This record gives sequence, C-alpha cells and structure tokens, in this order.
Amino acid sequence: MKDKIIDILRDSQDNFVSGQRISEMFNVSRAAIWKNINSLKEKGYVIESVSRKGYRLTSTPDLLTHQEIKRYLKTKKIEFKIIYYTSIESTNIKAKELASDGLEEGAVIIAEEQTSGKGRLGRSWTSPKSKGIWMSLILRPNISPLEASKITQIAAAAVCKSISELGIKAYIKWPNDIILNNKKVCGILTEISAELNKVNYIVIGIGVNANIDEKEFPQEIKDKATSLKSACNKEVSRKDLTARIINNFEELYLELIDDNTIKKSIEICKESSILLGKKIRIIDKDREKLATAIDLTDEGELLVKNENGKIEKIISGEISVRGLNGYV
Ligand code: BTX
Repeated sequence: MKDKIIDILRDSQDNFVSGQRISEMFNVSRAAIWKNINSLKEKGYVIESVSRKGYRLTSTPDLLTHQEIKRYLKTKKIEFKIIYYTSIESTNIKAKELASDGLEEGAVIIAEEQTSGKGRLGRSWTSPKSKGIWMSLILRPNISPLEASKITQIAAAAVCKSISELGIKAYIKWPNDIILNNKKVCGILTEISAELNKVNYIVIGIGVNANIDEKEFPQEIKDKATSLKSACNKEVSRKDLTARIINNFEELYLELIDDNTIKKSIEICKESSILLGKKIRIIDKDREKLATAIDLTDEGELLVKNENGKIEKIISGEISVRGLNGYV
C-alpha cells in the first residue's frame, strides 16, 4: 500500500490529495492512511500534510528501492526488478541463492549496506550504509560458460558510460575495475553457475563508491579507493546512477544476446582503458611477469607483449594486473 500511496502522490504532482480520497481508494480508514504516511516520512519521503487539504509529496529520498528506481528505467526487453534490502551479508551471495531457487533473469539484488561484501579471489569489499551502490544482477544468457568473462566487459563498459553521463571521466582497468584519479571507484565481481556447455546463471556484482568521503575508507584501502563524490565535490544521485547502469547494461548485453557480439562494449573498454599502451605487471598466483598491454580482442581478452616480444592473450580469471608503480 505504501508504494501505491507514493504513486498517487507523485501522480498528483503539486496538488494535495485528501486523506479521505486515498482512504476510499484503498477502502481503509483515514487513520490507516495517516499511519502509512508517517512510516513513509520515516523512510525520508517529505510529505506535507495540511488539514482540510490532505497530503502533498515534496521530495523523495535517494533510496535504491524498486519504487524509486523504476521511474528512471528505460529498459526495452528485460524486466529488471529490484529486490531491496537495507542490510545484507553480500548481494552476490543473496543473488546466487535466489538464482539457484529459480529467480528469473533481470532480478537485481540491491542493499543499502553489505556486512560482508565480496571482492575477487576471497577478497572483501567495503560497502558502507547508503553511501554506495551495492548490487547484483541475475542473468541467464544462452552462451557457453567460456564466454562468461564477456559479461564483465559489458558491465565495466556500462558503468564507465553511466559515470561519463554524469560528466565524470572514468577509466577501466581490465578486467573488472573502474578507476578515477588513479584509484578504484567501482569493482565488478562476476560469478557463474554452469554445466559443461550450458550456463545456469551468471551473477554480476557491481559495487560503486558513490558518496563515500575519503576519510571514511578504512585505513588499508585509503590509498587505492575513491568515490564519485570526491571527484565532483558533491553527492551524486544513487538512484539515477543505478538506473543508468541498468539501462546501459541492458543495451550492451542485448548486443551479445541478439547479435552474438560485444563490439560496442569493447569499443568503450578500449576508449576508456587505463592499461593499453602501458607497462604492466601480471600476477598469476605467486608468479609475476612484466609486459606491455597492447590491445583488447573482440572477445574481451587482454593482449600483451611480454618481455621477449611475444604477444600473449590474457583471459580474466585468476590473474591480477597492476601498473608498474602501484595499483594502476
Ligand atoms: P577485487 O578483488 O578486484 O578488489 C577487492 C580489493 O579492493 C580489496 O582487497 C581492497 O583492497 C579493495 N577494496 C575493498 N573495498 C573497496 C572499495 N569500496 N573501494 C575500492 N577498493 C576497495 C572487486 O574485487 C569486485 C568487487 C565487487 C563488489 C560488489 S558490491 C555488490 C556485489 N556484492 C558483493 O559481495 N560483491 C559485489
């Protein structure tokens, strides 16, 4: 009922809607409406109430609920449905559980806070309350499991494009980081459940540091983490950015599904790559080697020239790539 009340108030724009009218719509008492209005106010909705006039919505909170994000969604084919939690261990873990239970493609698990956010290779991801976008998309593409890393490239391109739409130039550090001012502003974690040649589901986890102040980062990541707020000196609308990411993701993902190519994503990844043309360190478990990043293939693998001039293809997975002088 709360969601519907918000829809009614939104639709009436600047006009008041009487408590009587709303109560008739739901066939409940005016006191019940008043209770719901109060609970909406507690969530951050600013609702004016004037006696004999009724209620008027004057501002909405930057919450990542379906109710708030749906107005910004422009997706065409896939029904993206947000499943919202205020606090959760990890949206990827929840998404995998729900996907195993059969939840369909397009479900997006979003949390205001993760108490145990996951990075790659058992690393952790700091996810403070209401300061970022912590979300996981469930996908069920009809592709070979070997192609799963293409989804990471699609997501990286979608995030980078969405950030650039806010007027901020971000870079992609292949395969799964988005970089601002040489620091990580977003990480992507792709997880897959598959049989030999069939994908059951892919969960793509996206963590964007939206409105975290630099001083709020834990000491151990202070020198490598940043946020959009620090880059542009003001808070960004998380709900608008979340919808942009989903909108851009759908467009790029459908290129793979419909045309079996990720050309548009690769174009964005190349154009925004922070690695191409640079000397890099490739870390594979305990071994480390030097190379120059030279290109991305149409499939999204990194082409490098190693020290004796040989060209090699690096497939994302167990490998980490670093700049020569630190993280980037
Ligand atoms: P990664 O393994 O490339 O990066 C993890 C590393 O990044 C950590 O070891 C730490 O050094 C650093 N780090 C941790 N938190 C942050 C942060 N907030 N900002 C910048 N650097 C940080 C990258 O893994 C993939 C991260 C995916 C996160 C999303 S959030 C939604 C979804 N749910 C979930 O549990 N994970 C994904």
